[in-house]
Formats: sequence, C-alpha cells, structure tokens
Amino acid sequence: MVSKVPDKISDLRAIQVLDSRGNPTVEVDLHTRLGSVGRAIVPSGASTGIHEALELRDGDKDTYGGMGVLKAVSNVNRKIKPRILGLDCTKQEKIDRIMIDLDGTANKSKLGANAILGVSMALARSAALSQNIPLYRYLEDRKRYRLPVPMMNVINGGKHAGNKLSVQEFLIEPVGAKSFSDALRYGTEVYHALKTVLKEKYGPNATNVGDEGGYAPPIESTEQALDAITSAVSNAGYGDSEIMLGLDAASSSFYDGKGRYSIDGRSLSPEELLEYYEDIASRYPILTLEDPFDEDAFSDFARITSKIGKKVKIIGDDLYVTNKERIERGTKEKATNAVLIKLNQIGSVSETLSSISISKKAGFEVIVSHRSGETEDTFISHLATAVESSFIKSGAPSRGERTAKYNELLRIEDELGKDALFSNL
Ligand code: 2PG
Ligand code: MG
Repeated sequence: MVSKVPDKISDLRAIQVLDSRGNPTVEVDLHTRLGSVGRAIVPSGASTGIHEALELRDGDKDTYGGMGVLKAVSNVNRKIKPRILGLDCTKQEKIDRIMIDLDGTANKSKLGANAILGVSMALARSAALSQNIPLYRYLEDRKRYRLPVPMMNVINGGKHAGNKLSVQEFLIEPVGAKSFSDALRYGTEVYHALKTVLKEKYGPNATNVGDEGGYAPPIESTEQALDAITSAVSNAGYGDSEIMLGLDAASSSFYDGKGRYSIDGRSLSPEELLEYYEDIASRYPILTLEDPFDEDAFSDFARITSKIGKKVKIIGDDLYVTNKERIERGTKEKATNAVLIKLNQIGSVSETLSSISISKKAGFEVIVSHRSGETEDTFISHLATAVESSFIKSGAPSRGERTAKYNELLRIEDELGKDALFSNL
C-alpha cells in the first residue's frame, strides 16, 4: 500500500441504505481535511459461513423484519467516530486495529463487522482520493496490473434461487480471452445464448433470474444445468479452450451435519460425493470447484484436492471465511489450492489484505468475490486489480449491482491502456 501526503479525518457519517435484495445495509462517508469524501457500502451474504465475522442486525421485527442495521450505523456515528477523528486517513492498518480493539471480540460482534468494514473501506477510498490516485493503485502500487478472469454465475441454485438445484452457482470462466474486455464479451455472449437454450428447453419461466443475475430455471439436476451451459458455449461459437466452467456447491447448505449430503434428490456420504465430483469433472470442462464439502470438513477437502487438484482448482469459501488462521490451517493440511476472498467475512481491509498475502505465499490461487446481497459499491474491482487475483466473482452480466463491478474493471482496463495485462491461467 502506498502512503503519501498525510490527510486527517474530519468527519464520519453512516446511514442505513438498501442492498440488492432490499435489505438494509450500512453506508459510510469518510471526510478528510483536504476535502476528500470516501464512500463505501457493505455487502451481505445468504449462504454465510458459520465462522464469518458477525453482521449486526437490529432484530426488531417491526422494522424491516428485524433486518435493520441502525445499531451498526449508530456504532459508527457514536462509538467509532470519536476514536478516529483527527487521525491520518492513510494509516489503514492502525485505524483498522483501533476499531478491532474497540470491538474486542473475536468475530466483531460488539460493533458489528458491517460497521467496522464500512469505515475501513471508506477510509481506503478517501485516502486514495486524497492522494489523487485510483483505489487499486493506492492499495498496491505496480507498474503494470494483471486483470482477473471474470467468473460469471449464469445459473443460480441453492440459497440464491427458488428452484430445486442443490448446487448454488454454475459459473463460466473465459480463460482463453486475451483481455478483460474480451473475456467479459465472451461470457456475456454465452449468457445470451443460454437464455435461448433454456427458453427452448424449459419454457419462458426458465429465464427468470436469481440473486446474482444468473437464470434460475426450474430444473433439478447439476447435469441438466451443465448440459444447458455447454450447449450455450458452443452455440455462442466457443470451445473448452476459451471457456471453462466452475461450480460453487456451497455444500454446507445441503449437509445434514451427520455425514450425509442431500444433493439433487440423493443422499451421499463424503466418499460418494467425492466420486460424484470426480465423475462430473471428467465429463465437463470444470476448472474450479468451490466448497465441495461442509465448512469444517478440512480432511475431505484435502482428499479431493489430492485427487483432482492438478486439474481442478479447489476453492475454500465457507471453509476459510477469509480468516488468516483458517487459511493457515488449510495451507498446512493442503486442504485446497485456492481461496475465495470476501471483505465482509473478516470485516476489515487490512485483515483482508493480510489473508490474501498469506494465501499467495502458500501458492493458493486467489479469487476476490462479491456477496449475493450486493450494492453499487465497486471496491472489489479495485481490490482484485491491486492484488492481481486470478479471478473475480461478481455474478452474471445482469443486474446493476453485478455489472457495476465488471464495468469498473472495464474503466480500469481503459485507464491502464498497455499496462493492463490479462490473467495467464
Ligand atoms: C458464495 C457467495 C457469493 P453468499 O457462496 O460464494 O457468490 O454467496 O454471498 O450468499 O455467501
Ligand atoms: Mg461460495
């Protein structure tokens, strides 16, 4: 991170706004003496890991069904503000540490991870503005930047849709593109081709979209979804060398807690589930597989990584929750070879950067990700650029909160010109 001319925090204001599911969330504006105003809005998950930092909700059933965040907002305005007013906004780590200590709990449950993260992100933004440089450059100063491959979630299932698909996300990954903008175009063309495939096969209702902008067709099996996507890839004129596929099983959502996984109407043991994944990966061009097992099943993750990890990137999301200690355990036990990074799972910018750095040192592929409940905030586009993450996961090329991230990356690519490289996966 570059830190240049000091600039003091002169005001901090949080309000309650809405996310893409119509749930309240925290927005923070951080003002500096030199006149910068950094704004951040906090996202929110649906398939949240049990080890995530706590998102503080009001719980008062009379307003927003208990989903209000006025307590978190008030924690910013009354508790955090007096502690950080007058401090230099370029001191990200120091200010994050002040908030973490003020909270004093292991999962940020006192102030709320949504309160702390809102301030932390707004701080980085205002510091970048104050230094008059883009946020990605403020986070990491490089001569050239390698932009991420968009992982586009084109069929939504699990907790993100009202259909019967157990697997939460079916992703297309345009690894054969030469630039970010080409990758986005490839993926978007496939997204449109998929609409036609689904409509012809399952009727017009099949093209309604889920939380992340992917279609939510009334189909019931992983294979049916993968077949529709592979048809769409070829109808759009692409092949396996250009577009590979990914799954986010989010399998904690279909695990019974007693050793059985209910997937697509079948009940499988971890061994049977592993065989099932192996079979799928041998029949379809699968490049990534996220959360294949329950969020505490480190040894099952290690088993699948040792079996198919050379060919498939096994991603830990709910397994790691962007938490340094859990990632360290994963690197020791060789549980995965890739990690999903979400700012609000851990709750501050500096902790997120440190989790990314230990993951990279261990040779893990890094994937910066949105949440299923998103906002117009584009922080993750800058984060993915700054840390040169291999992929960015921001849903389908549909719904404003998803395209906001991809469009910001198009702007970054344009601004960088010849200094914009593209992932060489
Ligand atoms: C995931 C995410 C984002 P959620 O599981 O990877 O796609 O979903 O935000 O609901 O946890
Ligand atoms: Mg996930």
